[in-house]
Amino acid sequence: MATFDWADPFDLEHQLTEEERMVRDAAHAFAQGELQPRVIAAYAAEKDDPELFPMMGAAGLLGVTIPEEFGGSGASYVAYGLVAREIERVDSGYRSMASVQSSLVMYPIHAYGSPEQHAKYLPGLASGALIGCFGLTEPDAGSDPAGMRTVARKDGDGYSISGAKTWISNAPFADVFVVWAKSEAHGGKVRGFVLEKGMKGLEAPKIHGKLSLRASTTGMIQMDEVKLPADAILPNVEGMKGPFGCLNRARYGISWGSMGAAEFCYHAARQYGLDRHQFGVPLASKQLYQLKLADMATEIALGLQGSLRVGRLMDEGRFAPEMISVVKRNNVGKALAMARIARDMHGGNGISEEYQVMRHMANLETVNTYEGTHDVHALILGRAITGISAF
Ligand code: TGC
Ligand code: FAD
Repeated sequence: MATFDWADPFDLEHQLTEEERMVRDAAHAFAQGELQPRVIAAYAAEKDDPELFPMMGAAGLLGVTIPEEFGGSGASYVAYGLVAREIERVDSGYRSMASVQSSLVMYPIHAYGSPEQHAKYLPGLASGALIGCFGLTEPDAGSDPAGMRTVARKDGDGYSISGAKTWISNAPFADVFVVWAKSEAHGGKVRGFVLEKGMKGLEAPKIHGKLSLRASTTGMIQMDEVKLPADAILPNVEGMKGPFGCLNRARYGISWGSMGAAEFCYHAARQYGLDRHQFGVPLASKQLYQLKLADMATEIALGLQGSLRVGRLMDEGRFAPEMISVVKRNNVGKALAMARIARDMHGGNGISEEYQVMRHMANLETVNTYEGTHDVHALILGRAITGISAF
C-alpha cells in the first residue's frame, strides 16, 4: 500500500515523464530563486518588470511548446502547464507575462505566420529579447470579441489599421503587438496583424490603479491609421478561430497556473495552522481547520488531474476546446475560493502582504475574468451540452 502524501494526494509526480519533471524543476528553481524574492515589493509598487523576460527566456520558460529550431523548448503541453503552475505559485501576474508571450504571441506567429515572420520574431520572443502582447479585447468588445471595431483598410500594397484595444497585458513595454482586426480587404473577416513598437500612430499607455495582478503591466493599444506593410498580416488564418486558437493554449496553461496559486495558499494555511496556537493548541488540531485543508487537498488533487488529462489529449492532438473550458473554469473558480478561505484561516495576518495569501486572492479575481469569464465558460459548456447558444 502507498503512503498518502498531503502535498501530492494522487501522486502526480509519477504521472510525469522525466523530461517534464526536469522542465518543472527548472521552472520551480527560477520561480523561487528569482521571482519570489521580488514579488512583494513589485506588487506593492505596481512595478513594470520588462527585465524579467530575458531572465525567463534564459531559464527556458518562454515558448515551451514551440520547436527548438525557433528557440523554443519543443516540449509537451504538460510541460508548459507545469511551468505555468510553478510561476503562478509565486504570482498570477508573472504567469500572465509568460503565458501571453508563449501562447498568445509566439503560438499565433508560429501557427499562422509566414516563414519570414517565424525567423523575424520567434527567436527574439523565445529569448525574451523581444516582448509581445495580444490585442483582442476592446472597450466595447470583451466577452464578445467578434463585436470588435478595430479595422484594417487596404493602403497601397499594405494596410492602415485603426482602433483601440484595452486591458492588454505587457502592452506598455511590448516590442511586438499581435492585433486582431476586421479587414476590409478580406470581406470584413477578422485577421491577425503584427505591429511593432515605434510605428507612427501606435500608442500603448499603461492602465494604472489595478487592485489585482499588480505585478503584471497592463495597458491599452491605440491605433490611429497605423501603416503596415503587406507582410504584417498573419497569412494562414482567417476568422475568429484565429484568436480563439491562441486562447485555447493560454486558458489551458491558466488551468495549471491557478492550481499553483491554490497550492501556495493550501501549504501556507497548513503551516500557519500547525504553527499558530489558540485555546492552548495548534489551530490545525481543530476539526473546522482540518475540514478546510481537506477540501483544499481534494480540489487541488482533482484539478491537477483534470489539467493533466487535457494536456495529454492536447499532446495527442485529441482535445476539444470545451475540455479546456472545463478545467479553466473549474480550477480558477476553485483556486479563488481556496485563496479566500486561506486568507480567513490566517486571521488578521491574512490581510498582510507578508503572508501573501491575500495577493493570490486578489490576483485570482482577474484570472477568473480574463481569458473568458467563469460564466462565459459555463455558456460555452452549456452550448455544447444542449446545442443551444445562450450567449
Ligand atoms: P463562435 O460562433 O462560437 O465561433 C466563431 C468561430 O471560431 C471558432 N471557435 C474556435 N476555434 C478554436 N478554438 C475555440 N475555442 C473556438 N471557439 C470558437 C468556431 O468554430 C467558428 O469558426 P468558423 O470557422 O465557423 O468561423 O464565436 P462567438 O463569436 O459566438 O464567440 C463565442 C464565445 C463567447 C465563446 C467567445 O467569444 C469567447 O470565448 N469569449 C470570451 C473572450 C475571451 O476569452 N477573451 C480573452 C481575451 S485575451 C486575454 O484575456 C488574455 S489575459 C492574459 C493572460 O492570459 O495571462
Ligand atoms: P464583460 O464582457 O463586459 O462582462 C461583464 C460581466 O458580464 C461578466 O461577469 C461576464 O461573465 C458577464 N457576461 C458577459 N456576457 C454575458 C452573457 N452573454 N451572459 C451572461 N453574462 C455575461 N484581453 C486581451 O485581449 N489581451 C490581454 O492581454 C488581456 N489581458 C488582461 C489583463 C487583465 C488584468 C484584465 C483584467 C483583462 C485582460 N484582458 C485581456 C481582457 C479580458 O479578456 C476581458 O476583461 C474579459 O474577456 C471580459 O471582458 P469584459 O471585461 O469586457 O467584461
